[in-house]
This record gives sequence, structure tokens and C-alpha cells, in this order.
Amino acid sequence: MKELMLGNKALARGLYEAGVCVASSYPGTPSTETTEEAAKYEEIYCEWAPNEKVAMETAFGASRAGKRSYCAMKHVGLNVAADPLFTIAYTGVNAGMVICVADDPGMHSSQNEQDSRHYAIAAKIPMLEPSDSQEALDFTKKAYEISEEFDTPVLIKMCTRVAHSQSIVETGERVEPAMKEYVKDIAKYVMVPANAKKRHPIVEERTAKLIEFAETSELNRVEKGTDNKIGIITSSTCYQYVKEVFGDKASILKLGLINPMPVKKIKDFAAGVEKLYVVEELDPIIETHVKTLGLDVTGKEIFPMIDEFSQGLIAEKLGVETPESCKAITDLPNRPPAMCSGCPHRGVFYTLNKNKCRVMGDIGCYTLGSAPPLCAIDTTECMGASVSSIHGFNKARGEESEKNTVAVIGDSTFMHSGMTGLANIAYNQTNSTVIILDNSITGMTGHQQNPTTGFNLRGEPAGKINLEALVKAMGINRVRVVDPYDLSAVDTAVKEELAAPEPSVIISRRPCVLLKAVKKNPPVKVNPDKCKSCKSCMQMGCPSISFKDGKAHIDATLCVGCKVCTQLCHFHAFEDADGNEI
Ligand SMILES: Cc1ncc(C[n+]2csc(CCOP(=O)(O)OP(=O)(O)O)c2C)c(N)n1
Repeated sequence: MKELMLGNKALARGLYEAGVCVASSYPGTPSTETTEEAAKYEEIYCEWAPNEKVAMETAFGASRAGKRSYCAMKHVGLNVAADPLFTIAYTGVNAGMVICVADDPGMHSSQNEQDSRHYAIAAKIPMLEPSDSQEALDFTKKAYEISEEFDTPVLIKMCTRVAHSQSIVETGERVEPAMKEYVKDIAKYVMVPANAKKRHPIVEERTAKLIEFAETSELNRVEKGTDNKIGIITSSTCYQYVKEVFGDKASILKLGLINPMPVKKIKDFAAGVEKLYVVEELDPIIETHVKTLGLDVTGKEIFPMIDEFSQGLIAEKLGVETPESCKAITDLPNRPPAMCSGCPHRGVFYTLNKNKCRVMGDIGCYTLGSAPPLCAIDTTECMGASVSSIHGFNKARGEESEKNTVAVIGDSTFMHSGMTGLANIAYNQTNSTVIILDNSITGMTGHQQNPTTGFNLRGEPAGKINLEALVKAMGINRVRVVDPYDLSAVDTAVKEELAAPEPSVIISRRPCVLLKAVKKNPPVKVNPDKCKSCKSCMQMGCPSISFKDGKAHIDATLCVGCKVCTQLCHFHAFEDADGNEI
């Protein structure tokens, strides 16, 4: 059957057809839909793990037990899971195990632009790189075969364009591989130095075999051009751009197996063309390999190491006309992200600003508290860093800092990697104040459940971690819950906890306003006769409020009636839907 499919959906179809039984992932754009789509197949058990390391270890457990398994993460998630990755590269697998890592060149929704291909090289495991939805499906199935044939976990590298573009896919039937026997094998699976020493040569032999495989595998294919003036080695989305610019004119070596790369195939290809180029986004991974083979190649001298490529960029750098069909509209207005109308995080940031707090930030919707007009966040690096770094900050600056610095972290991020930072605060004792912004969902990545929400990936009732009890059990005695829509309650909590002589946790609790179950109130209105144009209500940065004819104006299509703005008005200018003063 043929179907138009998103790259991520096609990958999930590949999981189904490959007979995968267990998938454990942590959400992260642009990888999230692979697991969400896989969950639509009853045959695949799918879950959200608390973080990527747990997800990878869970998938590894299932593989060792004898069932094909899967885990997915975004590029920065692979940093979190790097510890198991480098060692399961040594142990190998039992049933096939595939790890999807999705890069984000151009940083559409990421804090850095790292190139995950380095991980495949460093961990010495194969990496496949699809360039469209059909390949996302086919390569996924192939990845399981490679995993079992070569006794290795296999990485599939997606990127934003392949993950989130649609193209035609031909689907097939599911295979049901029999459960593999589980055999206790200490030499293979217990990586103490004596055993690991024996596994390392096996890894090197495996790489040599995989290079041989790369020479003949259909994953790496040559497309002969109509002339031999230009030869381009490329992969992933760049392959599509190159094809759109050159059609059949240039010769292309399209690499689908990005680690390890072939040697002879590349040399033969280079010998058949007058001028050799490598077109690849981000780092010169293919180019470095080609140069190591002693070949003359042009790559990063002309192509950037930053941002996504486009057909126009490739045409310009290679000195040809951009085809008319590839000319993109580039003068679109910017639409910077903002916290939604009624977002429960907004009131907390307003209060932190009011109290002139220093704010150690973290990653989630609440990172948008750093945007104007709030500009309320001092730092953001990676998940969990707010809680760990406030401790270091306070150790360095002492009481002066403890009295006005807070860490903010979302519920999902706290479960992911905030708990260990809090353990450090409780154990090594700084008088730090941590605010958990509990909106009962993993908001930023599109509403995934997490261990605090009480539901599993399929939305069925599941275990629910009680944040108050957890934090108390970790040794934090001062724990309080506030409603972020109640600005004076938030203000009191912040003031009291910063003044208290011991570490504390404030849980700011209100579900994300975009959750289906959350009831929206009718929009509020501004009485223009009472509005004194002081713009106090605009300090919140709510997208529902603008100025019209010199007065505050509420966009009734956006306002959800949270009434937070009304608490800032000194002139009682706000009214409810019936015209009553608020
Ligand atoms: C290591 C890592 N994994 C995944 C992500 C993707 N990501 C960004 S924010 C976020 C979680 C946000 O959820 P939460 O902490 O509950 O805050 P909310 O967005 O709901 O306010 C995730 C999974 C990431 N940036 N880094």
C-alpha cells in the first residue's frame, strides 16, 4: 500500500514491520512522533521514560531479553544517554536494538546544533541516515538486520527536514521474529575491565566487517550523472537538495550508511569525476573521511558549518542557477515564540521580576520567560542545569545570593534530571530555593505524559509520582504549593522561601491551559473609560493584550479568562463577560 507519510511516521511503520516489541523514549523535537506513532500499533509496547539514559537502558534490557527494541531522542538527548551507548557498543545486543537520534540543524527548537554523527564514530557503532520517508521505513528495517548480523546497537539519524517532511511510502507486512533465547553470558554482558578488554578487539573487528559491508551495501549508491565534470558525495536532506539543483547532470554518491563509511567505493567514485565535492550539513564528517583517503575534495571551504542548507545555497556555492521551483520566499515576518495566553508560568516570572530575583533557568516552555517584556531568566543550558547550578552559584556567592536567587524547572525536566541536582542541595547544603513549575504535562514538546502526570504514553492511568512527598523524602523540609494565577500568593511564597534559613521548594501548580481537560473561562474585557493607559497589564507579556486607540485591549479570540492581568490594574478597568468589574 502507498501512503503519504511524515518521516517520523514512516520510521514508526518501519518499527512495526521489523517486529519491534518494546520502545522506550524521552520526547525531544524532532524525534517525538516516532514513538507516538509507534504507540498506535498494539503490537509495540511504547513508553515515555523519565530521560534518555533510562530509555536507552530499558531498550537494551528488552534487546538482551530477546525482543527487538527501540529508543528515540533528540541530539542533546544522546548526550544524556552517552554513558550506556559507549558500553553497549562493547557488549553488543541479543535481539536487534535501534536508537533514533534526531538532529536539529538550524536549531528550530534546540539549544545547540551538535552533529550526532560524531557519536557513531566515537562509540564505533553503525549509523544509518535516511533522506526521505521511504528510506526512514526501509532503513529502520535494515537497521534491525544489521544490529543482529553484526551484534551491535544501530543508530538511525534523522534531522528536522526528514523527520517532519512528508513523502510517499510503500508499506509492507510485519514480521514476527521469535523471542531470542536469553543466555547468561558474563564475558559478553558484564563490562568489568577484564571482560571489556576482550570486547574492545571484537568492536574493532566488527568495524572492519562493517566497512566491507559498506562497500557493497545498497545503502550507499552511486547515481551516474550525464557528465562527469562534478561528483558530489552527500547524504540525508542534502541529497534531496543536490538532486533538485542538478537533476541527472552531476554524479552523486549517496551515503545511507554514514558510519562506517566505505573506502573503495569512495575512491572509485572520485576517480570517475573531474571535481569532487562533499555536501553535508554541520560538521565535515564525510569530508574528513574522504580527505583521510588522500582524495582532493572541496567541502567546508565553500559550505558553511552552521545552519541548515537549502537548494539556493547549494546552487550558489557550486556556481549554478537555482531552479525556479526551488526559490524560497525569504522575506517572511518573524514570529518569535511566546508563552500562550493563560500560561501558568507567566505569573511566576512576573513575580520573580517584581522581587528582582536572579533566575537560574532550565529547558521547557518556561524558558520563554527570558523573552521580552519579562526577560526574567539569567541562564539556560541543558535539562536539569538550573537546580545543579543554583547550588554552585550559592556556594560561590553565599548568603547575598541565597536571598535573591531561585532555580525554575518544569515537572518533566525535574523528573528528567532535576532530582539529582536537588539531592546535591539537600546533601551538600546550600540555602537554595527551587521552583518546580508543575503544569501537569511535558508542554514544550507537545504534551507528552511524564511520571508526575498519572498517565502513560497512551493516556491510560499509570503510576504518579507525588512531587511534594518526593522532595520531602530527599530532605527538603520547606515544601509549599502555590497557584500561579494567584499573584499575591506567589509573591508571599517567593519572599518567605528566599528569607527562610534552609533550602526550600515551591511547587507552582496549575495545568497547562492548552490541555483539553482544562476549562477555559470567558475572556475579560477592558472598560476604556476606566483604563488610564498606564500599561501595567502589559508587563506580563500576554499575547491577548495590546493597545488600541491609546487603551488596553483584550483579544477575545485569545484570552482564556485567567484574570492574571486584572491583578495588575490599579484602576479596576477590567470587567468580566457580563460587564461586572473584576
Ligand atoms: C536532553 C534533552 N532532552 C529533551 C529535550 C527536549 N525538551 C525540551 S523542554 C522539554 C521538557 C519540557 O517539559 P517540562 O519540564 O514539563 O516544562 P513545560 O514545557 O511543560 O513548561 C523537553 C523534553 C531537551 N531539550 N534536552
